[in-house]
Amino acid sequence: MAKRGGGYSYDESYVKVRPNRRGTRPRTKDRPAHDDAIFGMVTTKDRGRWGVVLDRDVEILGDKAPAIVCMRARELGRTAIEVGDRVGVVGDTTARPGTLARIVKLAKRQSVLRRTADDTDPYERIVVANADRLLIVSAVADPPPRAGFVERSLIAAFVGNLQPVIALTKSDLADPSEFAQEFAALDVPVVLCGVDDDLAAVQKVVHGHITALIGHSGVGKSTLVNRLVPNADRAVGVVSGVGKGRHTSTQSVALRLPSTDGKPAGWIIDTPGIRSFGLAHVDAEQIVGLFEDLAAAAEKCPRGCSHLGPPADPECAFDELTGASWRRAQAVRSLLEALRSKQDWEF
Ligand SMILES: Nc1nc2c(ncn2[C@@H]2O[C@H](COP(=O)(O)OP(=O)(O)OP(=O)(O)O)[C@@H](O)[C@H]2O)c(=O)[nH]1
Ligand SMILES: [Mg+2]
Ligand SMILES: [Zn+2]
Repeated sequence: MAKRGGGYSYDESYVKVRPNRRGTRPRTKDRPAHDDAIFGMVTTKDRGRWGVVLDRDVEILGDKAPAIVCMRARELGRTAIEVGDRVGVVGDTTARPGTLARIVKLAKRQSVLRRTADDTDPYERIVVANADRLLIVSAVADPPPRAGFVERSLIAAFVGNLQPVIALTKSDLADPSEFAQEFAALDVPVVLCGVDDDLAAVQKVVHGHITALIGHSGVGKSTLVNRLVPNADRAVGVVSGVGKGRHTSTQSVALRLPSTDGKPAGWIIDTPGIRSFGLAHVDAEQIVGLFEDLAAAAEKCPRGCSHLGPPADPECAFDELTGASWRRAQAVRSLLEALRSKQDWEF
């Protein structure tokens, strides 16, 4: 997955850190400059309250830095503030019980993992902000793995500026090599992290990074988080079956990885199980270039091929692919079709 489709756009409304206007505009109660805002990272979000761990507290207290409870300042309106966001906070930042601080600034995001309910839904939701790695968690059985979900997650990772890694759980229930084979043609690491697997490989992936975990409900995300962060105490559920959907985790939470040398070891973000991963926000033209096998095939296609296959593209080289690459080509074709129909319909 070397060829990222460039041109990331950060069209989030964010509050720019203003140049120092002191002297040109008096600071009044009506127009607070918030020069005194203290920055930190959002670690939880729940019904109008955000937990924020302040950089100041991390410097002093390290691993023991608390998450202070915050509300969103009125001037931010309905600006989305998500787990992983860097925010500026004012007010009571003591973390004493019953105190409430105010989020007044939202920093520009380094990465945004987005999804939509389906491929035509215009409403985008942000799954997580500022993660630099994405652990795409899939069980090799119970629930059965779905390559299409992994591929959709890969696309979202690349367009959102996260580095993806495929993490396979429940390797005690089935041989993981068969499903891993689906991604052998791609330059994406695959790590095993079932309950019986040694976690050294996945620990190496997450150490020093902000890593988001995504996957269907019941694949074992929280189980893995509990192993990586021994005091995390994330609730673990039973597998409820796709569609029956009782999700054990209902909120995203950022947890600090334990440090072995006193230095910050990074963060892991557990997310609720995702049923569908819509990509309505993705530009169809980018997608083929993200998969090495499809990009190579596309070079043999006639000029202007839209890769949809016959009858529109009778000579599309995707039709010569075999095995996992052939299956992936079919999945990408239906995605392209959905995205293009959406785009036709919009304009
Ligand atoms: N056999 C086996 N079971 C596992 C493994 N990992 C997790 N489980 C079980 O799978 C079930 C679901 O695990 P969770 O960690 O709650 O799954 P989740 O992905 O966090 O699910 P949601 O929070 O609903 O999204 C639990 O019963 C776990 O004990 C594994 O490697 N092998
Ligand atoms: Mg969970
Ligand atoms: Zn083609």
